[in-house]
Amino acid sequence: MRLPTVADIERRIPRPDDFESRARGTALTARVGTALGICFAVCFATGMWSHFQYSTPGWLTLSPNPTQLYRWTQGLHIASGTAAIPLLLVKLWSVFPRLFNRPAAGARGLVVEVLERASIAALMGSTFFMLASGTLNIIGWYPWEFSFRRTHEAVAWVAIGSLVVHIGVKLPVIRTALGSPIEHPDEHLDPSAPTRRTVLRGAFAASGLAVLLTAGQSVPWLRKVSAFSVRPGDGPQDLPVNRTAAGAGTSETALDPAWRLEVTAGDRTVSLSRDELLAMPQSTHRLPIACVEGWSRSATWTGVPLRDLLALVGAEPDADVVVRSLQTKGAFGSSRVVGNVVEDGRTMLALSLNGEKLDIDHGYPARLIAPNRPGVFQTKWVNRLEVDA
Ligand SMILES: Nc1nc2c(c(=O)[nH]1)N[C@H]1C(S)=C(S)[C@@H](COP(=O)(O)O)O[C@H]1N2
Ligand SMILES: [Mo]
Repeated sequence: MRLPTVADIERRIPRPDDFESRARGTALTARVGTALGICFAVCFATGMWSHFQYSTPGWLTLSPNPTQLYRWTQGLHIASGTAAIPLLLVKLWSVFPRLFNRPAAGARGLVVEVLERASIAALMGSTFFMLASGTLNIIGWYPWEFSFRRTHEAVAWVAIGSLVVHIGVKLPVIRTALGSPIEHPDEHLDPSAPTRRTVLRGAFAASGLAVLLTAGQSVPWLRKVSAFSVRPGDGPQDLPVNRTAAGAGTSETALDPAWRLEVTAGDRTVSLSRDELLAMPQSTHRLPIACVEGWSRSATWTGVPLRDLLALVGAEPDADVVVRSLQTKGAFGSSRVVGNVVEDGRTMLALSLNGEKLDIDHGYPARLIAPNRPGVFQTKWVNRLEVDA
């Protein structure tokens, strides 16, 4: 028996022309690609905006206004990422036969082919990672060891960089494809096969449907439509809960009658019971919780403005404040509020929610709530405010 030669194997690998679906081709790829490019651009911009909330660059001062800004940017981030998934799959299907391209003869042809394939591999690997890790994050599953946020950010730069290179290289092809009609009337076609236009419409419809099925987690009137919403809004007091008191290890400490809020600035400390906080002038505001994982929901909060608490220790109303909590396990047990946000009268230590005493899973005895702030920083079970000198 003779072993197959390289030439035998090569003969068995399909060639681009062996794939017959006429719906494929640059006319389709360029159109789906344009939609995908728009989704990636929105996703990248809103994602960077979200990273700035964690590590704020020097040129940016976080503002409490517009109140709903973070809710919108993060909602768009999740919607554009979700919309990208069906588009990416259709785009890959439309270029799949090109995987079997043979390089042009000669060393130069080989080098060009290798470079092009390496750049596409970087683009594919990074976009796959972004969409997959983002989706797992939305469903609240972290099966990895690395920091989601830092890795998702670092790979985003690889993705956007390789995307820009890809668009740059393909620009002439994209221009020609977008400039000519999607169907060619002179093609002799099998009338039973789907047309390019059908595939394109299908891709857009699948993408729109994916958004519709998930957007109810931020858009109230879509709540009933959104079968895939991870947190449709069930939770005590009509608000979803990300981490329960049991999960954060605060079930007992939060109910301890000896609980006090400590407010410190330098060597001055004031200690207040919940009744003493309730005896202070209360404010009521409607503000959203906008979770980085995608869901958001407005609620009516009542409590004491942070700046009034700072006044008790003689601190400026626009000082930075570190908010600490009873939480002993896991992340997000504390957060920092910048002076601009502290100064806003709607930034409060909330004591009640939707007209009722704050539920323990929403942060009883007291939780932070501030306008235009990611949910992770709306610290629950607060027991200490430290004014940053
Ligand atoms: N102490 C503490 N506060 C916390 C968290 C936490 O894990 N620990 N989770 C945050 C996150 S991720 C969100 S989205 C909101 C959710 O608030 P809710 O459960 O009151 O709706 O609480 C925030 N506050
Ligand atoms: Mo969150």
